[in-house]
This record gives sequence, C-alpha cells and structure tokens, in this order.
Amino acid sequence: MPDTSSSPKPPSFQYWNRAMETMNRAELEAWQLSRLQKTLDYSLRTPFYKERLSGTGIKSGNDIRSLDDLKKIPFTTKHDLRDGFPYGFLSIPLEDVVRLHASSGTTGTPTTIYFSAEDIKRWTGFVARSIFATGCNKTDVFQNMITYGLFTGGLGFHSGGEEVGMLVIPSGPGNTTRQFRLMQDFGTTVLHATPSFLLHVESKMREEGIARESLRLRKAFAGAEPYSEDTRLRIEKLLNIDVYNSYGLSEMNGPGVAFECQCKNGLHIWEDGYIAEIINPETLEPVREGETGELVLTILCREATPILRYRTRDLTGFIPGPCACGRTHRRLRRITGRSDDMLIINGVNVFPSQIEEVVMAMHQVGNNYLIVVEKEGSLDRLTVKVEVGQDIFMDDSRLLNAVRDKIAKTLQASITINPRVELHEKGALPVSEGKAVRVEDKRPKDV
Ligand code: DLL
Repeated sequence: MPDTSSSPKPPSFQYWNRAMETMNRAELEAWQLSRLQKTLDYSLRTPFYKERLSGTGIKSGNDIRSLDDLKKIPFTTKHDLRDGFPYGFLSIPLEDVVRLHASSGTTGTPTTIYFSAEDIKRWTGFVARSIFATGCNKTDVFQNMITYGLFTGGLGFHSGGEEVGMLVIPSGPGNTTRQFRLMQDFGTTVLHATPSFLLHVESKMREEGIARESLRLRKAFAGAEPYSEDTRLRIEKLLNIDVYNSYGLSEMNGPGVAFECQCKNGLHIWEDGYIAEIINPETLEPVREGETGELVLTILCREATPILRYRTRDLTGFIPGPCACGRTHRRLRRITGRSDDMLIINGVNVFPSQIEEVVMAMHQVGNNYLIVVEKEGSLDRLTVKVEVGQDIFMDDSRLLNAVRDKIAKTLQASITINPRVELHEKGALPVSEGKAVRVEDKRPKDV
C-alpha cells in the first residue's frame, strides 16, 4: 500500500513504501547482505552456479560475510545464460514456477527467466513503486502501449499499474488510430511506450489531425531503449506531457530496476532489489565513483532464477549526492548505450547515442532517423538518414541543402567523422513498434 501519511514534503514526493525507499545507507546495506546470502543459497541449487561457484570456496550464503565479499563471486554473462538454456539457472522445483519470460536477442537461443508467485509479487511491487514515484496514482488511466507476451515490458507494467490502482488499458503497441480512439474514449492520462514509438505517435497525431486538447494525457514512461535528453525534451514539448525514464532488463525481471522520480535527475536503482556495481569493461575493476562504466547487477528479489553479478553491457555511472525527493537509493545517469553497440568507423569509435544527441537537438530534424554503415572500397562509409522537420518542404532545394550541410557539420564536430546526410520526407523511414532499430551495419562481418 502507498504511504502518503503526514508527509512533510509536497504531495508530489509521494512514496509507495517510505520505509524501504528512504532507508539509511547502513540499513540498506544490511538488507542487501541478508538478501544476498539468501540469493546465494538459491543459486547453489542451480546446475550453473553449483559448477561456477565450485572453485570459490562459497558453499552457502553464510560464506559471504560482507558486501565486500561480492567480489569473490565470478561475473555472469549473457553467454552463460544462453549456455544454461533451458533450465540451468532454475533453483526451485518446476511445480513452484508460475511464469516465464524470455528474450530472443539476435543469435536465436533465448534467455529464459522463471518466476515463482512470490517473485511476481516482488517484481510488481518494484514497478508499482516506480510508477508511484512519478506522481501517478489510482485516479490515472494508463494506456500500456508496449509489447505484451514473452517481452517483460507489457505484463510488467500491466501488473504494476494495477497494483497502483490505475485503470490499465492493455492496448499493446501499433495501430495509432486505435490508440487515439482509446485515449479519447477512456480519457487516458498516462502512456507507456518506447521513446521511438512515442515520437511516432506524435507524428501520427499531427497527421491524423487529433487535437491535443481532446486528450487528457499528462505523463509517459519511456524506456526499453536508449534515448537522449533532447529526445525526452522533444517528446515532452510536442505531446505536452512529463516523460520519465524507465530502465530494466529481462535478466533482472524486466522494467522496475531503475526509474526516475519527479526530480528527473537520474534513475533511482532500487537497491533493496538489486546490487549495482559499475566496472571498467576492459579491466573488470570498479570505476571511480561517478565515472562511466558497465553496469553489473545482482538480483536480490527473485528466488526462481537467481543471477549474480550480471554484466549488462549497459554504460552508465552513479550520480553522487542525495536526491531532493528524499529517496536514499542511488541514482544512475541516463544509459547512453551499450559497450557492444559501439561502431568503429575507419578506426574511430562512435556510439549511436552521440549521433542521436546531435540530430534530436536540431529543430530542422523530424522524429525519426537511421544510421547506416557500409563498405565503399576499403573504407567505411557512414550515412545518417533523417526525416525533415514539419516546417521544411521537400521542394525547397536551397533550404534542404543548407539543412543537410548544417547537420553534417554539427555531426562532424561531435564524432570527428564526415557523414553523408540524407534528408527524407516525414514517414519515409522505417518505424518499429517495439525497440527501434537505429543502426544498419551492412559491412561484411569478417572484416
Ligand atoms: O527492455 C525491459 C524494459 C521494458 C525496460 C520496458 C523498460 C521498459 P530487454 O528486452 O531484456 O528488457 O532489454 C534490456 O534494453 O540492457 C538496455 O540495453 C536497454 N534499455 C532498457 N531500458 C533502457 C533505458 C527490457 N531506459 C536492454 N535506457 C537493457 C537505455 C535501456 N537503455
């Protein structure tokens, strides 16, 4: 149940579970240690960890005496999860499992996560807490425009929304005309989607002549893929709503791992459910506080599939200092991308997020873009395809040339590579209902 009793703070800083969300550091760490010990006990029942931990001297949770001992535990990778398919990470009898989620990734073998009934309850609690931290409550009408099914986004937010007491519309993604109809018929106040789908919704709204005033929208949760601060500001301005960054991954349940509160200054990682470390992906040593590195997570809130020190590949860092909302759980900076999504173009390292930062900050650019890398002879060729903004007409060639030039120059200043820039009409670039595919790397794989 939410705790809104005698709050000395403005009502916007409402807590779902005040005791857990504002615990002091010592209490939080004591909680983490005891949960870690339990999680280790569960993990030692899985075929995978039985073997992985065999050389470490860890025979039970009690062999971990302090959080510092965490470093005795080896990392777990996506590769390990795939190797353990289907039951290598299962720690309870199958008859006690009530649900599974899976992510297929690109290589085919899925990674599968199992949940007990208690696991589902705990996960739902974290999603409800996240939703509540953004100022939503039971009076909201919540349209969940993200994929349901094996993907965790749909059902995770669905249950969390119900737990908060919101009216949940399980619309799933796609069919924008139907989405607008639902928003109008039921007075939707809160949306959930990938940021790219929210941008698509906004373009379609204009195209279909839906008046913003005919909708009661006030907030949106956007996540499941990286996006820049400029993209957030663009969605907020165009749709006239508050957008909150939502981070999670299927290996750690799904959404509800880290979420922005109303201060919108970093994502609180729910440290009573997860231990977060940030490491240098090359040396595997912890980075200095505040530095960017790879996020490593240990789940503390799941018995059926314990996963220890999981290398997420996601790049972020801790934001030092307390948050004005009063929550004590540390904040992560916006996740800019993954250590494995870096492109090497003629020897220069380029993150797709650097390109997004540039193009989404330019008002001449519309809501969609695509990065294409190809071989031209022995060299790599980078093309950035962008949709033009609404105030630009495709028959004004002088203006188009000037816009193309400006984008190319600004990009070159940021990434030090001279890209080819192509301008496309609104709606001409591919749109995905789920996670956007922003990069097409067409170079032969063995080069
Ligand atoms: O995307 C879970 C989720 C559903 C999160 C709905 C938020 C909302 P996966 O499909 O396993 O799970 O993908 C997880 O997506 O490791 C990141 O690389 C990326 N990702 C997720 N949220 C964010 C975000 C879900 N807010 C992978 N910012 C993660 C940047 C994100 N990247």
